Amino acid sequence: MSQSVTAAGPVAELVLTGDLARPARLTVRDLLAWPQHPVRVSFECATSGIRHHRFTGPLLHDVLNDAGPGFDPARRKDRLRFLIALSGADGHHVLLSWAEIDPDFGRAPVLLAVSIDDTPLDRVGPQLVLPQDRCGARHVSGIDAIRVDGRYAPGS
Ligand SMILES: Nc1nc2c(c(=O)[nH]1)N[C@H]1C(S)=C(S)[C@@H](COP(=O)(O)O)O[C@H]1N2
Ligand SMILES: [Mo]
Repeated sequence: MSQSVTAAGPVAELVLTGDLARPARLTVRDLLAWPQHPVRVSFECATSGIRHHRFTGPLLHDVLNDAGPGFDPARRKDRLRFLIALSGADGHHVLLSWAEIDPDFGRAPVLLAVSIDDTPLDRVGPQLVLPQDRCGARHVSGIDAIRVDGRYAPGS
């Protein structure tokens, strides 16, 4: 895991890269700069059954949009070829499409959580929260990398 050390001890860092005007390294503390949204979620895990959690954090869309994704913001169709790849420090890896979280398309209120059940995630790293998911598998914890990619095309 990528880490920086502060007076409070080791702190996880998330690397934000890809087709972005402003790639960044973000700590959980940095993620507090965006509007925070509280949610309660319930999901089913194939191995441990129904789980309930409370999360808070910024919208993934707000954070990624501020990093300047390489599409023409005036052309809605231009956003449809962008993918978002996220990985946890343990290698758990999930793909979303940009359209899934875009307010003009799928409008999924996906969060980059900075706390779970009132416990801050500064040391572990942020967690992906998808309130609409029935299954828990996409709730990636300890996110250490996000890549925004607009170059994928079928057949290339
Ligand atoms: N980094 C990481 N996050 C992960 C997983 C994982 O293997 N690695 N498993 C997922 C699965 S399958 C589920 S059901 C939920 C379980 O979360 P909980 O046990 O904290 O309720 O975490 C998800 N997040
Ligand atoms: Mo699971």
